[in-house]
Amino acid sequence: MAATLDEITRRAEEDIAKADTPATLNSVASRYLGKKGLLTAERRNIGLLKPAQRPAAGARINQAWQQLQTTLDARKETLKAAAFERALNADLTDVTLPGRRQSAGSLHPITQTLRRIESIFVAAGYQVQTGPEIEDEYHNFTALNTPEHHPARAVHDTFYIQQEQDSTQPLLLRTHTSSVQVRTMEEHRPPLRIICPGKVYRADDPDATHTPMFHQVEGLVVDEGISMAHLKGTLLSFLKAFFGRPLQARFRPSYFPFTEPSAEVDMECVHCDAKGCRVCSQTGWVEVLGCGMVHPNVLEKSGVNPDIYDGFAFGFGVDRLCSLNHGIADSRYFFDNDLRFLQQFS
Ligand code: 2U9
Repeated sequence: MAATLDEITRRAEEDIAKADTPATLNSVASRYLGKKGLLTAERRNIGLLKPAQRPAAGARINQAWQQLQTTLDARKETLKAAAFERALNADLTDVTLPGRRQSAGSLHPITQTLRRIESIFVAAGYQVQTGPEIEDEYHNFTALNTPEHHPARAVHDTFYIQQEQDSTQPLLLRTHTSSVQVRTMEEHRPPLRIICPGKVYRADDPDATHTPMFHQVEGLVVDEGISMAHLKGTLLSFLKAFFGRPLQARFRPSYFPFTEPSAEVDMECVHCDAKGCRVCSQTGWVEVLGCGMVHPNVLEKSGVNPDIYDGFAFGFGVDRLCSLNHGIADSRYFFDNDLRFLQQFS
């Protein structure tokens, strides 16, 4: 019997070591220690022995039973730990990987430029006025001393809006934000200090410097004793604030129907420090804005007495200012919605 017991124990130990899942381990356990198990049968066979042999045989079987039970428990723990390890490896998280960024989006470069321009003028005491993009002919042209035969009124420059036959006057997409300044003068008595930012529309063929819609900021100051010197000081201060350093500027006589005298302003080319480059066509100067003293007819038409009040006005393209500031060669990029371009300004 001793030989049989040793043999059973040896095979059981082997089977336990080979069991590689909890299920096979369970079947090994019942093969040896279960109701019909081999060791259970040995225990039952004790009754067949002589009474004197029974205690020793019983003690050996108990010891073998205990040994197998201990080996089984240890194997069970090993399998459990291995299963846990496998589960961990299967669902491995590398905590050292960088997190996934949420893209926050950012303001369009034109919007950023508009906001900068607005904050410079607001700091100087100006109010920001906005108005309709669909305008009537009176506020866009007539009130601005633009004669009926002026080329700016021609169909090829202005987007007219189709209307009923019986409507009082033609409607159009505003060609400048001066119409908002007219509306402000009609509603408010001087002194006035306003800027009017917004979209304007002109029926130009698109090229590097023309898009059918672009952005303007126009300014208007109306008060007693306003002179060209105030205009010049204001514009030089603005250019210094916008470009971050004092810049050389020159005022060239020009003509606009709504200002008299009128001037166009060139500033030194910030791209080449006035040395001459493709941006300034090798001249060292770039045209940035137009300006002048408000024409007395314009003041009068909107109910401001030109014998008491004077005004200065100016206008510039925001897209152009943004292009000059960032060295952008073609303003059509602003409206292509290409993220590779726009993300440079985030
Ligand atoms: C009122 C009276 C006068 C606004 C002015 C300009 C000169 C001008 C252009 C610059 C580039 C428009 O964007 S652009 O194409 N503007 O040159 N604008 S004076 O004069 C006004 C405005 C309102 C009541």
